[in-house]
Amino acid sequence: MPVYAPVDGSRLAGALAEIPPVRDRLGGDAASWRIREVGDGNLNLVFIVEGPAGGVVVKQALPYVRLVGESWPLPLERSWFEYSALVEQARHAPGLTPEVFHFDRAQALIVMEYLSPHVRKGLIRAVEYPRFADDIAIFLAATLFNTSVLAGTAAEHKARVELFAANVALCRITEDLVFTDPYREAPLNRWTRPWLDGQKRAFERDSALKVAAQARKHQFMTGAQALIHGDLHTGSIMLTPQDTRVIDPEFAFVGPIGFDVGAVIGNLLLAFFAQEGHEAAPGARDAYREWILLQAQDVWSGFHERFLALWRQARAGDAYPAGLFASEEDRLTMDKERARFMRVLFEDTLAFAGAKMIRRILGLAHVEDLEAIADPERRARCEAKALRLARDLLVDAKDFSGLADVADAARAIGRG
Ligand code: SR1
Ligand code: MG
Repeated sequence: MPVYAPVDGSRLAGALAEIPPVRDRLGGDAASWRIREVGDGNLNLVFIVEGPAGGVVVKQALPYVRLVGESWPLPLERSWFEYSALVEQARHAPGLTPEVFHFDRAQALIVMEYLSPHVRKGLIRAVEYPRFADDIAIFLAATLFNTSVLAGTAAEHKARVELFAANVALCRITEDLVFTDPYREAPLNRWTRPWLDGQKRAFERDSALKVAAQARKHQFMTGAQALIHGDLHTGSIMLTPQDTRVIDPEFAFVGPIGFDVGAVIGNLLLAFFAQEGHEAAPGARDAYREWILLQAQDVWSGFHERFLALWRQARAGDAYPAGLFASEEDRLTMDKERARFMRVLFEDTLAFAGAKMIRRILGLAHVEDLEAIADPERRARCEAKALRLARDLLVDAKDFSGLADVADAARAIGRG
């Protein structure tokens, strides 16, 4: 097996020409292929290769965290978990993930569809995507339901848990960066100083908040409900008005369902608060702000509806086996139980959303929506508001009756 080596851009065309599905996808002569390294993420090398017939993306794991450097080693095997998750997600949510043409485990390298003209920063430019909420709700319901014991057997679930349980290092990143570091003095934390100094210190002293974050960390570490994407921020969603694709599931493992749903909702709420930093005049982006809140509501309601529909139709799940509930009374009782289950998922979703928002403002890795606000004082105003709602979501998720209630709270804080 060839020894791992980071891709050398000047030799990439020759190597790709040896892989028939990739060569066919690109077409023409390898010498004419256009290659550029575009990795703007936190972890990996990413090349776009374009030929006369089409394009591919070559994503290769580096043996360290790109954002920080070689001082933070990271296993190459994350590429295997990403590939395995892409394959599984494509089975359940066809058309909503990039097509994979080739995987090389030794080189930690995936060759996949180049998604063009898709973008992932449209929310910063106030672009509306008519398919966003529906497609993401379908992705969430299909991938999360179908990889749980509501849909499959205990044996299948345990095999899935076993495969992804080895993704220890990436889970550790989340455990530290999402649930712990924002609440303590960690060397890599950063926030918009000096404006957020007070809120940062207050969060470090906020017992209720720290306990809520740790309760969710415990759930993250032990709640093996379904195969989750694990890093479903809006930067992991490639969009055009007609098409939606979910990328980058290298943080995948069998974890709590609400973590993925909460990631989407939390990142939409960050985009909501960021609008104030991007608008040309106060109120100029009011309509867009409302569009974002509508997406958050539609993602939740679409997910809720579809997850329940899948559950009602399910016949093979080892949990709540369908054969046990045959009478009319059984059916009514199961409907109540499903409603209870979904309410728990709702509270999980809000709490995880809050945790994800806080880590993007007080922790190591931030989001472009806020980072792109050049004036730090203006950015801090947006971030301070986002932190207020995030705290409420994480500590008091049970007090919210629905996403409309969350939207009202966001509007009220946004006006303040
Ligand atoms: C050290 S990696 C920082 C972050 O980048 C990824 O996108 C994940 O969100 C991770 O937490
Ligand atoms: Mg990523």
